[in-house]
Amino acid sequence: MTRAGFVGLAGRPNVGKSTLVNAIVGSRVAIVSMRPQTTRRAIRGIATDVEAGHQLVLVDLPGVQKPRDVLTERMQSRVERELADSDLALMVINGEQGVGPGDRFIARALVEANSALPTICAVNKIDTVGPNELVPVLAEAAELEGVDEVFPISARSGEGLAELVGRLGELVPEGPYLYPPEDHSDQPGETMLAELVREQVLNRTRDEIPHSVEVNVKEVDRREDGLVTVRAEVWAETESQKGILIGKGGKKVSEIGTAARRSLEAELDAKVHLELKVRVRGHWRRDEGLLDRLGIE
Ligand SMILES: Nc1nc2c(ncn2[C@@H]2O[C@H](COP(=O)(O)OP(=O)(O)OP(=O)(O)O)[C@@H](O)[C@H]2O)c(=O)[nH]1
Ligand SMILES: [Mg+2]
Repeated sequence: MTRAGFVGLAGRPNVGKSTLVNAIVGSRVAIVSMRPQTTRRAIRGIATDVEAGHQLVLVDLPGVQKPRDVLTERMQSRVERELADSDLALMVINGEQGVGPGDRFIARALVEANSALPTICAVNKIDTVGPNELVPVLAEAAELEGVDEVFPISARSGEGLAELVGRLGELVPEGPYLYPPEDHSDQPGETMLAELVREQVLNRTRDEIPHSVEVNVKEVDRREDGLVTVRAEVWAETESQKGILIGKGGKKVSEIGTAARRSLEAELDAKVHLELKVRVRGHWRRDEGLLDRLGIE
């Protein structure tokens, strides 16, 4: 009998949830950046171990935060719904920082959402933490409300992942696979392409820009000789943000475009011609209809 189930990832922004999902799935399904609030949608990463006979559907979620606008409100309510529907919760904390009030708040919210939900805590980023500092963090994590077991891991180096995945595989319910074992993600291809462009925007901008930008892929055109043309819009909320994104003489947008083209080529395994257009789309973060269309539900 196989086992399969949904594992919802909870944790503060920037603790490494998306990095962990990519590491467990073994390919890139979610973008990662050093900016908090990188993830906006619930992305399912699928990891099937045919030998062990289990399938983990890892639901990568936005970091838990205080909602500020319709976008963050939707992100937050999505987190709550997804966790209520999961078979397990995987709470990720940043081992560099230890357990803080934000982590305690999330642990409490998990218990309130569903007190029967088995909760595993992964203490991440142990590649940067010495053993003496790690011991007290593991102890604090074990004391978090609702947490059943604690695993020290590094999503970056892979340390501790086999143990964590093995345990998650034992904890998901018996049942048939939920997705074909060769699948890695349920994300529409165009969304992934837009996300890869946004990842390069996040890597190259600061202050309020990362939060103000969304990317929309308008067209993907595959020519017979294999060249793929991708036309995408980068939305800013104001003219001044648009100016920053374009940069002097178009320098910034061309840097973003060059880096994004490389990611798209790796993703599509083809030569890519990327056309980026920066435009102002005021208040897109508050536009319910637009957020629906962007798949931010
Ligand atoms: N040193 C180290 N850095 C890590 C590790 N895992 C993630 N990071 C870094 O932490 C930062 C945040 O990673 P993400 O995976 O985007 O974090 P997240 O929890 O998904 O963040 P949100 O989507 O904003 O909630 C990135 O710069 C990662 O490279 C790790 O195991 N070790
Ligand atoms: Mg993320």
